[in-house]
Amino acid sequence: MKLLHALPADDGFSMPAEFSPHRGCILIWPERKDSWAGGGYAARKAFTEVITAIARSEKVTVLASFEQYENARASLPPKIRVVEMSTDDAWARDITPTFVKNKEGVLRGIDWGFNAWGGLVDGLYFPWDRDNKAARKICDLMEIDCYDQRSFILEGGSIHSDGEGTLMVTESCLLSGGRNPKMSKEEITEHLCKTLGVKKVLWLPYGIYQDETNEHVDNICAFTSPGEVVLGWTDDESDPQYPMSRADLEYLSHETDAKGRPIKVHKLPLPSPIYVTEEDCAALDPMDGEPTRVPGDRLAASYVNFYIANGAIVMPAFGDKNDQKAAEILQTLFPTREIVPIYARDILVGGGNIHCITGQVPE
Ligand code: KQY
Repeated sequence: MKLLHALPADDGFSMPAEFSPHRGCILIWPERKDSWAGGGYAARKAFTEVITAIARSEKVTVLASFEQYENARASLPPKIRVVEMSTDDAWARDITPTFVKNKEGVLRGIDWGFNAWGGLVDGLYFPWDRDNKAARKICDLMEIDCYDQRSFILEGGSIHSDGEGTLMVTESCLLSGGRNPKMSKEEITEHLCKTLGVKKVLWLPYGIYQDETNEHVDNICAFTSPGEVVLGWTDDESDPQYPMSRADLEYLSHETDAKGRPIKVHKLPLPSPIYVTEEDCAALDPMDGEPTRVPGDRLAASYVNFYIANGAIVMPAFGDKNDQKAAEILQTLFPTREIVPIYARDILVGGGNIHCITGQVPE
């Protein structure tokens, strides 16, 4: 692996869309006791379902710690590759490299700085150095070159690319005080264009209410094809999510993408609010003497946090009346892919969902 100090766009590299073909997918075996209830037992079951669903149409690699390697190996089908690697938790989306490609199909990784979603300002755990070092190790493992972007803090869940020059982010996340506070919105836009090879950045104002990542875009809005997105939506005007989704809709309806197309927005209903219970809290170890969750906290549940596999849409389900409706909408938008709903509350309690635990490797 060569470590590169140039800018990917200057080298002719750009970020493909998630709906383009994948060479594979990377996940991390969960075990952190302050993230995953009951020491991760239920989360590992849910992750295994996600992994198995993705593995029907792409090659899956699972990273596991020394302590959990044997368990992961024994729990997962033989065709899943299990690799021992140190990480601080299991959010592959945010700590694996962002992959970029050039016209000849050469693949390279970008290694962003990672500070656990806000560092000492409002980060979610400390330390995070194992996570911060994972992207470069993955590039090494894959025998691809790696762009050093550790001086710029960014997580994979905070960006969505349409593969045709447009990137989508949220202001609440990318302008948060714990990431790149010395950079203006214009400077961040320019840096994203130079690193991800895009021509236009769409800045949605908000994400999902109480999303502890400072509202990653991947929980509120996703490209389903160039020029088309799904947006997490509620019709309940008394829900604090309502003005947030409404502001995003207003923004998108007055915007065009990098190719000048108006953005077609498909509303994807949200599940009814899901709250942290006493049982959830009792099953979580406290972190640094502080509880990770408090009973009654609202979790950032959204169907938008789905993974686009080569042959399937692996979507979170919550046992909610809107599960079926969301699956039907996604089926119309992805007619060639099987919709695979997976009960994901045990992932949600960790603070993210299916998209957050996956990282696609483009073909
Ligand atoms: O949603 C994500 N991309 C990560 C969530 C991290 C939560 C840590 N408790």
